[in-house]
Amino acid sequence: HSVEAHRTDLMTITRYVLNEQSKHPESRGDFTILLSHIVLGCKFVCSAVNKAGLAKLLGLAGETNIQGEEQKKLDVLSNEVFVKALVSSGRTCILVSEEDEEAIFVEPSKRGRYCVVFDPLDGSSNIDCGVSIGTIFGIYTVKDQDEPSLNDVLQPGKNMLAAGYCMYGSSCTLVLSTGSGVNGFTLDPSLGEFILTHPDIKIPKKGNIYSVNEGNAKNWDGPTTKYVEKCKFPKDSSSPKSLRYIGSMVADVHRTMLYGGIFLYPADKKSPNGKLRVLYEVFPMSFLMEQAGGQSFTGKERALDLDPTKIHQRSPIFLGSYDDVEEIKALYAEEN
Ligand code: AHM
Ligand code: MG
Repeated sequence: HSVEAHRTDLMTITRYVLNEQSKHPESRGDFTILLSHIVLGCKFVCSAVNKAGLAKLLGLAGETNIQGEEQKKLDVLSNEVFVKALVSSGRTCILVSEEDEEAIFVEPSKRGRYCVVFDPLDGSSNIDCGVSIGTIFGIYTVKDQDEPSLNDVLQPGKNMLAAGYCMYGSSCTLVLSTGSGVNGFTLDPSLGEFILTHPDIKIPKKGNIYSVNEGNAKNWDGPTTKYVEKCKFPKDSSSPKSLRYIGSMVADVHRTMLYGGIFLYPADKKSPNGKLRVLYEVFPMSFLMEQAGGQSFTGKERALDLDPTKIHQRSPIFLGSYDDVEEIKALYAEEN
């Protein structure tokens, strides 16, 4: 058979989600519609990110372009793209974005039953040097569509229905879990479709990479210090771990997911709650990690058990390969 015939049989993300939907006869296709709007947002941002290097020339960042319009910064633009895509799906109720101080309550005529928490462009300090950045999202269902409240999004991560991220890197990759495993899709730019390229992602049980901003070491607590020391100078016969730190959560977590190991953004004396945000960074990544067979820990508890009280709350986070997270859990248990 010809190559062309084969290519038409690709598993696109839409086909994948429709397949999943057909397993639930009661489903009305709302989730499929919501997801297709998220996918549209990702494609839009991917295309904008790819042109970021040309910003000076084309006037992307705060300059005027040929048409004389003010151009927006990429993170602001990405936020607008996702808010519009989500509201226009007609399937959302509450949106929480890293870029907006307040939650957005969708007007009743456009309301649906999903709440979406997201970071439209995470790692944006990396834009100017062409390093990978990404979008992170998590989805909850609202209790009462007619009376949405912040309590609908101030829920432990284990109540999420789905979570995912899209990495704008050397390729554009969307990783998604709807609660039954993790799948990765890569954007084929010639087709404009996300194709299933990484079915049923499982993180290696143990890894040999650790990923942390070691520049903060001076201010770390005991268990984190001990753990990183162990990575570098193992007391048993094992070899030291390699250090990889991009400083872009989506890229660091994506590598951890595929190659194994541990990613940590611990608490330190200056930031007692770490840096990363619970709702749209810690929860979605923890959801994906657990679905891939790994673990996620806050230093106190399973990350998905954390019950947030503020939409932009932060938490320390240790996530990755099952065995590696076990080690850090043991060190924190010793402490107490
Ligand atoms: P941002 O939301 O302001 O972009 O910050 C989040 C990013 C993450 O992508 C990354 O893991 C972390 O900040 C890196 O922080 P640091 O530069 O302190 O190591
Ligand atoms: Mg962020």
